Amino acid sequence: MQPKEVIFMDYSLLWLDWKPVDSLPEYTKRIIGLPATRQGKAALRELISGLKAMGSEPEQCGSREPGPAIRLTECRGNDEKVTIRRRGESMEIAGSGRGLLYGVFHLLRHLTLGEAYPVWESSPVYPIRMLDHWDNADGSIERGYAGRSFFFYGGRPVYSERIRDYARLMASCGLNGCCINNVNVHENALKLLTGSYKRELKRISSCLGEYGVSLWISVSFSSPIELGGLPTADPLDPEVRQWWKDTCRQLFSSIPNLAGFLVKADSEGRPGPHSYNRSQAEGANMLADAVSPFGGKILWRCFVYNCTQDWRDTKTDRARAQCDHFAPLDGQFRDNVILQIKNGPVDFQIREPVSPLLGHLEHTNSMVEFQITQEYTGQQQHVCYLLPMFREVLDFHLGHRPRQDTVAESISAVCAVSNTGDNYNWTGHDLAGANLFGFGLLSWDPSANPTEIAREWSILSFGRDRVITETVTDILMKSRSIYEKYSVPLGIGWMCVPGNHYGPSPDGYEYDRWGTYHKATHTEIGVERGPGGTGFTQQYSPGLAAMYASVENCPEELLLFFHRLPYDYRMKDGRTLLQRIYDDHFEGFEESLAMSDAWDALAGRLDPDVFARVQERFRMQLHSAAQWRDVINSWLYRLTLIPDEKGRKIYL
Ligand code: GCW
Repeated sequence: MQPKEVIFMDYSLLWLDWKPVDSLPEYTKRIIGLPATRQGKAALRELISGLKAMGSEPEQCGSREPGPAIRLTECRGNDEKVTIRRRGESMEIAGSGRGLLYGVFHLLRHLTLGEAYPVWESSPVYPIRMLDHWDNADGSIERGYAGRSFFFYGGRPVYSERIRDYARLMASCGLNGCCINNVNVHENALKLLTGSYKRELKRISSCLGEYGVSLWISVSFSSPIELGGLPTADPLDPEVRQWWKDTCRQLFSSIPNLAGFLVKADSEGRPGPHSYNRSQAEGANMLADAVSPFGGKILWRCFVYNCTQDWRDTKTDRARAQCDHFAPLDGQFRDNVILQIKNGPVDFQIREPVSPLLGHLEHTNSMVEFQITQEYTGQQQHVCYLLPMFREVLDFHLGHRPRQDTVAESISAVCAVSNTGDNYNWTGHDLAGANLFGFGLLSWDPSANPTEIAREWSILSFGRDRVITETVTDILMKSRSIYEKYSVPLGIGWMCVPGNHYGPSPDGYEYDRWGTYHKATHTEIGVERGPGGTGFTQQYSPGLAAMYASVENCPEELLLFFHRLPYDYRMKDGRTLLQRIYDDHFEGFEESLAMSDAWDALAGRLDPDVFARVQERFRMQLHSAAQWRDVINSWLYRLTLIPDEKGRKIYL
């Protein structure tokens, strides 16, 4: 059954809700050029409607007419390069259809920011810049905090105008790929691969394609069994290989804008090549061969670890798993395979070191997977602007090469798990829109500045009131470190409620099978990951390995990721480790209170609905931050019986 569109239709346009701009330049009154491609035509439409919303009445005119104008010059090809030049009082945007789209959005954004002639010449650094959706066929979203899916309803994919607007949002910040279904592929989502939903997929794909966004789908490695009725999914079995080839031929021929598959194999119970004693490379390559005649790619996730660990086993260290599995396979993957690697070695915690696997793939394509859905970072009830963290990861020097050594220089694509759903404001927390927009800008240019992105997002979203811009930018820029302080500081991670991952439960995962332990006693806390411990530090290049292995040289914010230490260990500033953790929790709460007050001071300046929604979220955040502070501090005090030096309230 096709749902009524109205289910999806009540939503804001986020930063694409262009606002009137005072004194627009003369050239915004005329547009020259008639693009021929679908993307070029979309660019022209965006330009006209955007300028109208800003207060201009642009006329389309012939190239000989005098006077300042915007000229759209559509170039051949399909690349993404864009040039915006000033010619006297006129502006020219040149590029392929896709280039024109990026150029038009850039121009509109910068006119809103108050720049009269935003000249720009740019190409994205990565050819694949995508959002991964963990949307299920029944419309629920795994780790989704903004409502239900707008791609799936009642067990099947559905097309709606909202998807078109999502594509516009993606293109407007430089994104060009979208995987619409969960990497955990269940039930009807399995059938995306076969004919069952071709019509719907084609429609969705075509609408994304108009905005230069390719469609990706997640597939199950055991599809030959689940869908094809074969007895095995062994990647070396000829029948299995043929099944994938035939299936791909049919699928790719009916969905032109399909870019390939995302695969979670041998991970958290999902089937994979290990079941057949085949390597990850043999599994990925078999799929790569099946999609390659159609120019398809395989995004193969490296989130492979033992999720049935015995907590008594101290040899196994989950942090080591990705490197242990994948580093020895470097060079064995086909060219159309990209290994998708989470930014840290464990799982999207508020603070983790960079995944060492990123430094071991000299001869294999890799991409970083970030998570903008805030699974472990406050679930869009807390404000947590993630761009500073993403920049840290991209700027990180892996230490294997004298040049071209940063993560940004080592990868060939980027993706993030999307934070959107069918909520009116798309992201649950209005301020979480900054993570969506910001990830797009950073994926285009990994050297983009998080503070500037925050400022730009605020202006596009809330207008040019300087008080709003400064307050919002300040809140966003402080938010990550505040969340870190009152939740799990110093890289210790986890301590969240098992299952839903919201709020504190310091021993929640301690005796469980997931491999995430802190092993706190009344004298010490943490897992030793140096050479005398699990040896995880040795997965880094020698300089980094030595730095992380040494308690003195390890960056303090990661101290408890790498080391097991006594509570009376002296931090650089002379405080004990325990006192530092107490302080962080008390301060983190106070700082979140200050953020909430800063927001309250914007009353009357903002759209009352936005103001009230965010205010409500701050209430939830404060409630939860107090819970984190008190639970963790009480738990530590009860273990150690060492009081807070400042005598603040700790509950017994
Ligand atoms: O951390 C885990 C999440 C799962 C998720 C998994 C993954 C989609 O809790 O919900 O599954 O990561 O990244 O595959």
